[in-house]
Amino acid sequence: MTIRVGVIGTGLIGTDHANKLVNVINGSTVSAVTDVNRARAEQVAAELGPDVGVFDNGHDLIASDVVDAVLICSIGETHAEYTLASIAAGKPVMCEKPLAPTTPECEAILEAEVRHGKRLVIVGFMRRYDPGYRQVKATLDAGTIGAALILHNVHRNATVPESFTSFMTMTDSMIHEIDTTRWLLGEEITSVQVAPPKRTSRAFPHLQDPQFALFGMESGVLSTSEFFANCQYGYDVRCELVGELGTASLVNPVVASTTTGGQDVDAVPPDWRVRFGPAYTAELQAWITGLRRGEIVGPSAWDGYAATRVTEFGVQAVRSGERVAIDYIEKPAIYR
Ligand code: NAD
Ligand code: ISE
Repeated sequence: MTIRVGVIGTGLIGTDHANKLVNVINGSTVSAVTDVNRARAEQVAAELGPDVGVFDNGHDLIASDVVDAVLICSIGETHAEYTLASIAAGKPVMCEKPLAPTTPECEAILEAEVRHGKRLVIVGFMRRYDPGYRQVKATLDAGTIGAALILHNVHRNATVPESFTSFMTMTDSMIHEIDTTRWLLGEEITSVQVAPPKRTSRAFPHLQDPQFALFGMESGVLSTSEFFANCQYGYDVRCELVGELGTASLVNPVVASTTTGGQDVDAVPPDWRVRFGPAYTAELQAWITGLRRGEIVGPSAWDGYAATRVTEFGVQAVRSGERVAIDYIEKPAIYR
């Protein structure tokens, strides 16, 4: 059985995912695309193949008989509307991060999925599929480094557009560390504090860059998180988990290495598409393989809700500089 996916939003990541679903992933095709920028959707459809329909809007695409599953890659503000419509149509849906920018929207999605009676939604937290992060988690779970004490995260982008704000540090970028921290440690984040370091001269005046956050966990483990939006030199994601008996760390994948003039020089990936390319592929393949078996495989709507909840308190912490405590609604049974 081939899963026919409808893609909402044919920008950067929508185009990448659609290409993979057609050319790389086993068991899927793209039957429909839509974007408010219709010319862009038409161009992407033409590149994907002759049988890809271009729809006027996301709701028509979700309702269409040619769509078995929905992939939402439009801007975050549209995610709740399209995720709720997919649940109402009874169709599986993968929503890029964030599940939604606000917790009331995420709670509406949880309620709709609970009313539906079984899971339909997964969220695009692709780092859970990165081989390095998986190895760190396997090492912790095997007990090799003993109990976790501290998690250190670093997330650097070469540059960001001028529209990037100090709050997007939390809602757009650190949301990845928030998810990996919850997933690696297997517990919720219960507090956040933000301490802005000295600013780089290479950022726009409105942007606090870099940014530094401290997340407290239920068990007392602390997780540090540096986000540097304009580090200049490339895309760099690091993680070190400190345990009672040792540490487990990501080793950056070497994209290319040059030896000359008495030096070994390793290339740094330019952006997230290169660094996490294999993780995006693994994430999509796991989703499609699950759907072909009648299963929903991937981070849940609860994971999406919890991450957004932390970013909301994170934005408060950016404003106040104070340590902010985080609470959650009760986790519904289908997510336990
Ligand atoms: P983008 O700006 O390149 O693409 C977004 C697209 O959505 C645009 O083409 C825009 O025209 C379209 N759009 C806007 N409103 C729409 C609507 N109502 N209906 C249909 N289309 C609409 O942005 P992007 O970088 O591709 O990001 C898209 C989403 O993916 C964001 O939520 C972003 O956070 C997420 N993202 C995730 C990762 C990751 O690592 N998992 C990486 C990049 C982006
Ligand atoms: C972008 O939206 C992503 O999700 C990337 O993974 C992240 O590295 C980047 O900072 C975000 O802007």
